[in-house]
Amino acid sequence: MSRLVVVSNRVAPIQEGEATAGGLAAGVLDALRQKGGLWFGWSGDVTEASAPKPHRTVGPITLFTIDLSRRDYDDFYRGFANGTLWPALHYQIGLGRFEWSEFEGYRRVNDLFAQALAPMVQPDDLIWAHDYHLLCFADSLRALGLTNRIGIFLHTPWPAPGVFMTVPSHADLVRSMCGYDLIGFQTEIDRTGFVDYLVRYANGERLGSGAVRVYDRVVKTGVYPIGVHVDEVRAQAETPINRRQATRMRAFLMERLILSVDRLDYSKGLRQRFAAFERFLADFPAQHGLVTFMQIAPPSRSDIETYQRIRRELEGEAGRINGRFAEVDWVPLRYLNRSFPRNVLMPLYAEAQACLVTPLRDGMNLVAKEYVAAQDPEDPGVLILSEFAGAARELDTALLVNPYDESGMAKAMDRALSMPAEERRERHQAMLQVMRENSLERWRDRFERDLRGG
Ligand code: GDG
Repeated sequence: MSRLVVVSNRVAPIQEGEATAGGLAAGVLDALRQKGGLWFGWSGDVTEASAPKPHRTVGPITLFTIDLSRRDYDDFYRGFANGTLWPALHYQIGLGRFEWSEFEGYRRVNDLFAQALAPMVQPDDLIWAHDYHLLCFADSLRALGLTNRIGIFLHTPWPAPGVFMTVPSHADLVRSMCGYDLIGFQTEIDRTGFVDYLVRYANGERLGSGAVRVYDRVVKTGVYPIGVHVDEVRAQAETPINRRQATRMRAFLMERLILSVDRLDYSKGLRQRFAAFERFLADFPAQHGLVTFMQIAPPSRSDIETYQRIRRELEGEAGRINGRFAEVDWVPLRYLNRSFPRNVLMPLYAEAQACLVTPLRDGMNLVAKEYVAAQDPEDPGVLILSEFAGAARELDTALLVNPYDESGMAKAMDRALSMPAEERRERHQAMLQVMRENSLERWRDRFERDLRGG
């Protein structure tokens, strides 16, 4: 069987025997561990000149990384990928910026990745790229003469054509994307957004089963909702030592805990969520002293201005809300601006009566799925989920909310905290069943099969 070559912006810093990480890393690591293969991407280091590092092997996996020069990092990573594409893909066009020089830098780094990887590729290797950093990567490989099967999975949403077209280089990008044989999306809404663009603005012709004839090629599209290892999450949530740790933590908390865990990113809707919690405190005074809202928000992309701004705003808001409502023996909002090890996080999920997952847009949102997986099925907590998270397409028995509706979210918090056990169990069971069907293994196997399938 052909070898798997995974390409992503970052290669997870894996070591033998390390606890499984979330998302992409967990999904592809399993596949690579089972069958062996190559994982290629940026090392995370910014150096004098962009250059490959020596290979490293961990069991059957070869890890191959490349450093980026300051200019490549600025144009590609801070600039076009995270300053332009990320906000546009999340419908946040007011937060985006655009410079042609940064787009050229993005293309340049996609070319650089292709030039570094190409000499290592064997003719029947299956190449699986991940995410919005690599939209032009297949095109770059094709320009070097590679005819392998190449696919990409987009972890982010894909917006409606009118939103995507606010990125001035949209036509070049989409033409390059059609160098892929298979383009995978989290939900049907995302896939439709992309195919609509091909048909309306690129003369694409729908061929059925997600295939489109466009730019003299046939590109296949598909929906592959990413999942989590349900049993592994539950086991981590229950491990006695972790459980003890969590209980110790709980001793410092009030009776009931509402939990949120997000990378500090404006797409996650943290500002709107803080406002909704404030509304909850104002509208439901009977809950005062009885509930704590804990927001864990590890900083991310902190050298980008929009990210620095949201961080400042949230710090101010957390202080203001606590200043308005706290009592000498009660602090309603705990804002933790740092990351925690997974073996602390999972038991904490299990302890929380409710989890607030309210992004303005999200490709999937694995926190929502991990929270459901971590619950005790006999006494589960309640998931409050944004209808704009990809996860809402599958977890439709969560309490679905509109993240722009403060009072709606406040009511959902009150409802979650007073929901009868039977209703909680029913909702939880339905979500768990969908998650078992759409497991992480299924996500990976279906994508690989379709990519291989031709
Ligand atoms: C992208 C898409 C899509 C969070 N804080 C800590 C921590 N985490 C872990 C969570 C979870 C992961 O990070 C976050 O995954 P999400 O899916 O919520 O969000 P993104 O990072 O934006 O991921 C998203 C995903 O790709 C997969 O396709 O679902 O839509 O945006 O696993 O548990 N982990 C640890 N400490 C923390 O403080 N250890």
